[in-house]
Amino acid sequence: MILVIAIALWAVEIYIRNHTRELMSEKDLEKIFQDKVDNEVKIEPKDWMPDAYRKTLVRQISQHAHSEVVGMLPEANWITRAPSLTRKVALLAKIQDEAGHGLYLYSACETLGVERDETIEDLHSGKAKYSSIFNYPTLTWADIGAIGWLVDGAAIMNQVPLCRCSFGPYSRAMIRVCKEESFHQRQGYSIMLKMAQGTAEQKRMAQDAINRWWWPALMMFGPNDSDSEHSAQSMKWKIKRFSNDELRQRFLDMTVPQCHLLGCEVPDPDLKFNEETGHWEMGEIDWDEFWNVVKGNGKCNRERLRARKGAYDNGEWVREAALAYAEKKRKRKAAAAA
Ligand code: FAQ
Repeated sequence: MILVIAIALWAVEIYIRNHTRELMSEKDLEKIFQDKVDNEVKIEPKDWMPDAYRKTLVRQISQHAHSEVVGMLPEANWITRAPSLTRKVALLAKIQDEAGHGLYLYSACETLGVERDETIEDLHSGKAKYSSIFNYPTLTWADIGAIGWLVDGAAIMNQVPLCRCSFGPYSRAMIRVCKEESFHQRQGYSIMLKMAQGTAEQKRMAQDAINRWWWPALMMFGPNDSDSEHSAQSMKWKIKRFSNDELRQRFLDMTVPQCHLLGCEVPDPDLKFNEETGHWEMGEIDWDEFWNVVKGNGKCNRERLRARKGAYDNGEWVREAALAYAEKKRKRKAAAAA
């Protein structure tokens, strides 16, 4: 009896909620939404949200998912050539983690009403972006160290604030992602330390990797605030908590001393420490290079997309088998219940 009453009350509540929504103006709904955001109440998939908020989230979360998945490629190139079994196991685990991050993020994106196939098609057609950083080649083992240290380091700096993002599924996915990224960053720095303390040739390789990855890592944070199209609105919606330049500065302040600890040089002739502000100051990023890579003309853009499309096509039989198996299980369950 109690259960019947509870279900009835629940149905009435849903009816009132839906009905009230219909009666409320767009402006009222927007106000309720922004009040929730301002008061740190998470927005969940079934809550009302402005179309532009949904669109921004789909754009950012899907691009983030694509970055995780495309980001497996430069490192996968070195699994067969890792210098020891221990390094190979750690690298394999790291790359598998990145695949997992992609899956959480694609799922978070689906909660916003977009089909995963559609999202992936946007990557394959070049409509959706992924992080510029993954369009650079991995030439030596030291590059694997530099990716873990610098690329995962930059990713953590950007993603820790995303754990407090206003959209529930994205913020929750980021908690586990950040824990794993911090293991990735350590494995990268451990490789760099080993190389930097090694033979003259190993030290040269470490410095060479830093020279090639330093600037692309700084570009990961996106254009300067003055050129960042989405930042102001995303910060008002608490999708982003800090601007691109703020996060880049934090990364610089954290990473320069780590580079010095390795006994390596930062490849920036204009780098200086400002005693007054207590911050490192960097030279100008080559924005032409950044936009060129973002537009698809980096060293590896074509290769990366080819690899992703090939993996998707080759995986078709797995998707078909999984669907057939799920259907078989569904039918068996239905037959048993009949
Ligand atoms: N590359 O107005 P904003 C990782 C685009 S995960 C390419 O500032 P927003 C883990 C931007 O999309 C790395 N495009 O944009 C890992 C926009 O174009 P649109 C990925 C970029 O969104 C490690 C336009 O420029 N992380 O590394 C880039 O407010 C190792 C204007 O820019 C995330 O995705 C770029 N670097 O701020 C995996 C984190 N920067 O979309 C494997 C979540 C900007 O209008 C191995 N994303 N653009 O066509 C974010 O925090 C933000 O989306 C930003 C950009 C900060 C990336």
